[in-house]
Amino acid sequence: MTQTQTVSQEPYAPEAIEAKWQARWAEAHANETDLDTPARPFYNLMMFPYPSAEGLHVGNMFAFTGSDVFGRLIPRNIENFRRQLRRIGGMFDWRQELATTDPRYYKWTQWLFLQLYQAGKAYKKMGMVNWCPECKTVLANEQVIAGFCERHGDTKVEQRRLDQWYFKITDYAERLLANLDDPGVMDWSTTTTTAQRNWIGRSEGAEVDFPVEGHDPIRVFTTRPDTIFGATFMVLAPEHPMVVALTSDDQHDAVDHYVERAAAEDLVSRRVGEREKTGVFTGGYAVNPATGNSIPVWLADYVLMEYGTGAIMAVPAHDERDLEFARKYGLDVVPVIDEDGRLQASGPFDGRPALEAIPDIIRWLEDKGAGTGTVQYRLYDWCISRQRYWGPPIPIIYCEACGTVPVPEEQLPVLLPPLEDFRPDDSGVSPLARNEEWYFVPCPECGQRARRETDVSDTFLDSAWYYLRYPSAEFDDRPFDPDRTRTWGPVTNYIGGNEHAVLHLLYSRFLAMVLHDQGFIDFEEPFAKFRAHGLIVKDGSKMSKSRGNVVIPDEYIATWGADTFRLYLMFLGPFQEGGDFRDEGISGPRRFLDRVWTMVTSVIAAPTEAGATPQSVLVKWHQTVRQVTHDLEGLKYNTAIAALMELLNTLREHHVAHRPIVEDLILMLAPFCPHFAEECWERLGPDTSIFEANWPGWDERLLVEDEMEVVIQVNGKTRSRVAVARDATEEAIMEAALADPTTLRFIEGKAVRKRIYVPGRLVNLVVG
Ligand code: ANZ
Ligand code: ZN
Ligand code: ZN
Repeated sequence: MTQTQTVSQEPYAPEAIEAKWQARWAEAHANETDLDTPARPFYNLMMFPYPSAEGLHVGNMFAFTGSDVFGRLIPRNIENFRRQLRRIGGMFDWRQELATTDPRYYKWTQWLFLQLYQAGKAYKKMGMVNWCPECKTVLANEQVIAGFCERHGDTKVEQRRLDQWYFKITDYAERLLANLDDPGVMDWSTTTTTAQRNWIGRSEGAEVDFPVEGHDPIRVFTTRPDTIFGATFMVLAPEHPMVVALTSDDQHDAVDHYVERAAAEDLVSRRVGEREKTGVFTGGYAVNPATGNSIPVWLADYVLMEYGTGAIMAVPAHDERDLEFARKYGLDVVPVIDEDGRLQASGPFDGRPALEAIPDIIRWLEDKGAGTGTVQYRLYDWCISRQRYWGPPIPIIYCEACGTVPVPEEQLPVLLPPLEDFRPDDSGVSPLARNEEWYFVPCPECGQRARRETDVSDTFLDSAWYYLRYPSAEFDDRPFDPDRTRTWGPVTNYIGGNEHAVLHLLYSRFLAMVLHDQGFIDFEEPFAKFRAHGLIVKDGSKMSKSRGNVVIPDEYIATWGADTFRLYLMFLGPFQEGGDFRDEGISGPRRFLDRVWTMVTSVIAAPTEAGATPQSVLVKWHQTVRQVTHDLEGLKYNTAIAALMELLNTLREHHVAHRPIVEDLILMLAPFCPHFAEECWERLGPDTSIFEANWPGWDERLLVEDEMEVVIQVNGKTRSRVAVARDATEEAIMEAALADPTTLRFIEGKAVRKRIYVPGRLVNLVVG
């Protein structure tokens, strides 16, 4: 015992301990998993970071640590990331590292393109696209934020007509939506599924034809066919193909001028539609098929060519935008729904509740041959062409004799050619076209001189399938090994930023469906569970280089140690919401570790004898194990840490150094502070790694007496029950009620107007 006692008098010295355990783990290959025959495959994935020379910032560290904590429950420019992630003791299997810019990787991104092309899911079309004059490339709609470039913030996005490659994600709209509603397939944060649902934007309605004398009818899409008797004019998108035919001679100049102006605007700000309405009369008329009235046809930029049919029937009495337009241009307004929601001035449908009458009105229009019921989506096909240098060249060759020819698989990868100047220019043509030696190739089919496609693919295509590559990263003859993919897929737990709620997460889901349908993988949803992590701010404001308040992890780790840094990150706020990084905040977690260290010392030197631990401390112990176990599963790291701190306080208050309790405390700290925990564990005696030890359990019988069950009602209806401590305060009970997942389902998106607590029995939440 003498030796232990001398050792245990040292203060906690993180630097030496962290170096020691990182070396040991590396030696023992502790982070390497058995890829082929794992006992319990658990694919824990963190969204990979966007390469940056400065390495990872504290936000990345926050996210990676949170993911690492979760993973521990179950036992190039990248050089810097690797070093940093090693330094925080992250349990990442480095053998499976990948970089999407490596030809070993992008060969398979090109292969993926070919699979889509062969399945008829990749096509090229001329279309209006978003163009960033700063990036000098096309942007997806998802990359345009309120009319501005996502990357350039204050650069206004323009519209251009270009020939581009698209993936047919719209074919999958219905499936992409359906799975969102199936918690058995996708256990995702509701904020994320809601964002996807809105992005896909399903609308039920009808397409209705409005006859035009001497021309084809104008077809509109409407979600409100019940208002058709109130359609007093029509509006076409300025790009609508019938504009020229409908325009009368005297309106010719005005129409031309308007169409030109609209072409210069970006698609996204037109979609937002909050600006003042503008428009122009074509001089032409159409017939409302319900009333038989002749109604004027206008053009306006609030109608988009890309949605529905590019034309609308305007019902100013019941549609805000149409009303604003009608008022500005003095057009008729005819109300067809009364205050009670019943139809009026609507012929055979008068008196019926408007919304209920929709199916009958659609049938009535169908019988007249004037329309059909349809479903529309907001989702557009995914434009994957980019006119920049960096990126996998799209593996297509154009031959005068054979047309569009896919590059044969055995010729992959199509390597990026060396270029002296690889900056994109304003031409809309990729810089790759400048290297003639690369640009001209023999046609794979006839051997004649042909040209390569010069666009590269969107980086979102790289990231849409990387999760398939990690488990198979060492193979060069296949993108992902079928057995490995069966063992590891789909990803068990995925953590990432909610800024990817639509782009990355939707594209990955779409590609998994295509690969599934082509027989390459046997699941169609790539991420069984997804949780969005929050964002970290510094002293209350957003971290940015210009503000100079970006937290560089390395300095803090050097001062405080990686374990304290990890603990602080996970403690500073709910993982899914983020928190405020304050320099003064880090000393608390460090003091806690110092105290745990002292407690471990006491257990070694003078443990409390069996039977001498008060009942209340035993109850606290079991409560803590139960709470921490549940909190970790729910990614509630901050409350788990708070519970561990409380347990330590209880031990200190009662002067208890009971060995089994302290061992459990160390076990529960291990995911947060792996080095610290290993060191304490070793000192406490066991000669195996703490990550091989069993997670602590609790005795439910010990806990029931101290608990009571409280019924939760929402608007007077019983919806759930929560177990709370018998002596819990009203505040704590309210908090438990509002955090209960079942309750949340009933109050989500609503304001809680009143909270009623009947002591010891129930909570009633009044929402509205
Ligand atoms: C008549 C009407 C009456 C409409 C009414 C709405 C309310 P969501 O729900 O987003 O699918 N619309 C159709 N195509 C359009 C386009 N290309 N550009 C702009 N607006 C378009 O919206 C469908 C409604 O948006 C359609 O139903 C149509 O206006 C308009 F009281 O038709 B509605
Ligand atoms: Zn840009
Ligand atoms: Zn050819």
